[in-house]
Amino acid sequence: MKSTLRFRRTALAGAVLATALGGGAFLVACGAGGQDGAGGAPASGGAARLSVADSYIPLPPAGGMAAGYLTVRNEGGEGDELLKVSSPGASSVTLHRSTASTMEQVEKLDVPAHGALQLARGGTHLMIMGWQKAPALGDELELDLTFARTGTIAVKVPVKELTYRPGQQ
Ligand SMILES: [Cu+2]
Repeated sequence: MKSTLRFRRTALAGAVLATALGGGAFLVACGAGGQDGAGGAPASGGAARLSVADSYIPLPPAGGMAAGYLTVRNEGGEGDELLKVSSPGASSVTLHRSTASTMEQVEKLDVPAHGALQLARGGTHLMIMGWQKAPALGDELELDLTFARTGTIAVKVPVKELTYRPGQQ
């Protein structure tokens, strides 16, 4: 048990560092202008057919980083990948995966054919930092999700109570 605890502490320190580095890298990429990629020829028939549902952001404690959750459904016969998320209302949105003791940034997330990518508490999620305006209950934040094949899908994501769970009234 002792060794477990020590590992946990080390992993946490690593996560803080990784988060700081990730944020910095994003800002640099942003300054260089990230409007390329993903475009080109539009996806053609039989490909991934994506829709986004159950999106929400639990209201973060004052001024802090927020998590974002949503489900990307794919009714198409081809898989896709979520490559990047950005927002006109926040300077940094990164893809994160929770592990047993910490969380880490990931480069991309699979959206399987005839399946779904689920970002949910305790699993993969979005980490949102650098809000232009402090979020409040009832606000909506636009998130622009960029997929390898489908291109960019913009969604308005509501800010909910900290304890909110979709499907629960
Ligand atoms: Cu995270």
